Amino acid sequence: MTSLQNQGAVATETFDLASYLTERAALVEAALDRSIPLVYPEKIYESMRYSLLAGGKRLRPVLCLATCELVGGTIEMAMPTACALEMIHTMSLIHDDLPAMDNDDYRRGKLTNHKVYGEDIAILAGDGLLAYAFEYIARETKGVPAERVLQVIAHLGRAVGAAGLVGGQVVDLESEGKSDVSIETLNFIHRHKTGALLEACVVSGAVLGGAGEEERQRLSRYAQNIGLAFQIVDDILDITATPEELGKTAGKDLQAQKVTYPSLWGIEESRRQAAQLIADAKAELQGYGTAAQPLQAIADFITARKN
Ligand code: GRG
Repeated sequence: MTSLQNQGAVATETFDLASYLTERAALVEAALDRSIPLVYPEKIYESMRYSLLAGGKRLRPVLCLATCELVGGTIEMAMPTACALEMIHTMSLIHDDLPAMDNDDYRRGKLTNHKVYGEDIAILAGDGLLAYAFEYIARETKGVPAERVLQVIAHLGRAVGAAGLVGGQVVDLESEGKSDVSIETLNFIHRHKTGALLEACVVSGAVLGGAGEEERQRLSRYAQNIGLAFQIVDDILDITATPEELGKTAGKDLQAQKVTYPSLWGIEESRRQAAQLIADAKAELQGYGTAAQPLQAIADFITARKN
């Protein structure tokens, strides 16, 4: 597992984020392991499991569980959705790494899916994970009114399709090699490509836990702010971190001639903008008291992380 847990100690003085993340990530890890059986035809299940269980910070499922608890729900209510969010995130990484997209050899410190199983199986593993994620929410969510489950499925479908991840990826591909990409276009790319799924993690946790409309909107704003900050930090790390820290090739953005936040603003201004977004995100949590400590600490972690 990459080191979300190891870095947690920097996040806050009053809340032990490291222990919290270790415990939550372990629950998620065990649930993910149980979620996909190794049955015939084994090759496709093996390939899906290879990437799903390859580590990663598990930030998305942890956010979903934490938000569900914040609004009064339980871990059990949100765990199937939390697993589904990681399945969708993983499939987006598998497809992003394909030669037709970013063409990467390493991810999460291991060879990418297509390097191990071939492009044909990697495409199908992504497809399999995407379809299974929705099946899994519908089939495995227990103790939650069906209306809430439907809302989660609809919200998530929108977040991953052309109105979300897919749309962001298309504009990203179109922008590659262009030097005149505006800040508006860059924001569009990352609000969709990275932000939409992080927002869906928080909102789905809120919906499952029974949050009202106004509360969902506040939590959605929290998530949109941490989502953009997450991407700004990702762009900075692509320049400043080593391949060992990242678990993948470093310096890819420069190599692919991508316009990034540091290329538009410089590293210092990018750090300042990310810090402001985190402050704005945390402001949305006012009124929850100590119950909001996990989401506050996760927000702080986003700017402090090293991978
Ligand atoms: C969703 C249908 C569908 C297709 C995929 C390829 C694609 C369309 C979208 C690209 C999405 C993408 C790869 C966005 C980047 C998001 C990002 C910053 C990933 C890194 O997340 P971390 O740091 O990774 O949380 P770990 O490995 O820790 O989980």
